[in-house]
Amino acid sequence: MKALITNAAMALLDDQITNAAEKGVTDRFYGLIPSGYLFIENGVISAFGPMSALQADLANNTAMNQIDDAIDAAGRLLTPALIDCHTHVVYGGHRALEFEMRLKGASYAEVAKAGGGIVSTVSATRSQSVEQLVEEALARVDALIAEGVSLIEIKSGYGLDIETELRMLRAARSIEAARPVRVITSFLGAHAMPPGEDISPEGYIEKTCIPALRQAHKEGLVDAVDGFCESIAFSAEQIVPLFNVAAELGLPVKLHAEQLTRCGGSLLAARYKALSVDHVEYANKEDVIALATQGCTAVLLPGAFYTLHETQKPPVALFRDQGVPMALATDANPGSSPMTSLLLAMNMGCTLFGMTPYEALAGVTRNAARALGVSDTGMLRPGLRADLALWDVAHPAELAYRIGFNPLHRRIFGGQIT
Ligand code: DI6
Ligand code: FE
Repeated sequence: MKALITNAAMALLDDQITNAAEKGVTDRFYGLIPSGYLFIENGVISAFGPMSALQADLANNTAMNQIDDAIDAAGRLLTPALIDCHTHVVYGGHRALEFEMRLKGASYAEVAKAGGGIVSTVSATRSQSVEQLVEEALARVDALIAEGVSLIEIKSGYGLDIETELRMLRAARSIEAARPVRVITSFLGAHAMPPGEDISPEGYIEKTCIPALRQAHKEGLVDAVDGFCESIAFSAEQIVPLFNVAAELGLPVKLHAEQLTRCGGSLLAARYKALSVDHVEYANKEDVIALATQGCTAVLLPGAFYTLHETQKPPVALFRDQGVPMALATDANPGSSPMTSLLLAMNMGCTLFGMTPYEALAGVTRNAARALGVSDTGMLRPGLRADLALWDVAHPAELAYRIGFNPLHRRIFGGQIT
């Protein structure tokens, strides 16, 4: 299958492009080609350039002359498809009543201590079959796809027993068969303590989490290992044995760290060369330097910051200065971020955290891929998957600028228009 997209305003998001001038790139951040073409062969981007070079390129590249599909973008913006690199979209039930509690003044930590919070989602999730979990998750996945998302990370962590953690991961995996989207799974057994069990956090990690991880890994259900390092969850020391097993299994790690307090999660994650540390509102300079040194990506989650009425912002200027790549994600979950709009996360990343519209777009494309350890998507570059989004806007800054507006015209997934 060969497809040619013409007359597109293209944002390459490729920070390593070498022949920018020759390719007609006018803005080095977005990698903007005001009017360009892109050629897709067998689901992969095989060439691109300015429209002014199309005739010459057609003459030089015989492959480009037998085209099955021609798309005239008519000036629309073409970007890499979006990537939501931090979600908990597989879960049972909802937490609208807790939303009311918090509006009356209860804090997230107070709700958790009162037996609400994560634990209430655990009961609802344990009662559901794989099929029910998939069905409820698909409504959320569809909302993401409708905004041009082609790759979604999905975490376990609402089972807190071996059987349910595995069921959540099976549900996450089966989403790929149900929709034109790719899924990366993270094992988040260390999300909270299981309710009603007389066991220490260390005992839970040893007796439940690690066996669940080993079993899930054996079944091919795990792409990465995550944990919730927080005053109301697990300490950095308690996460260590889990990360050691991840290393033994050859699985990359990532961590919810420094969301509500500074707990040492960033330093731990850096020590294990984590793909990402997520939330990081309370990360300080020492943390940021450690992340920079180890090449970890910071995943910012403004939906949770907004929902929890937080005031401590992540250290965006420090990340920028130290060269820590920033990604943005929805954190779609029933408690702290009931949000399934990555475009809204982009807007919030700018308005609430002070990111630039360019950083927001790089945060849901190139840097989101990096946060997942995925190298075949997230930019427009020959050799990468043709996962693309075509938008009814003229300039990429419009994607972060608008609120509650979805300008997606078409999504292309592995070269297929969906
Ligand atoms: N951090 C979060 O914001 C979510 N999990 C986590 O580790 C909250 C999940 C929930 O409240 O259900
Ligand atoms: Fe999360």
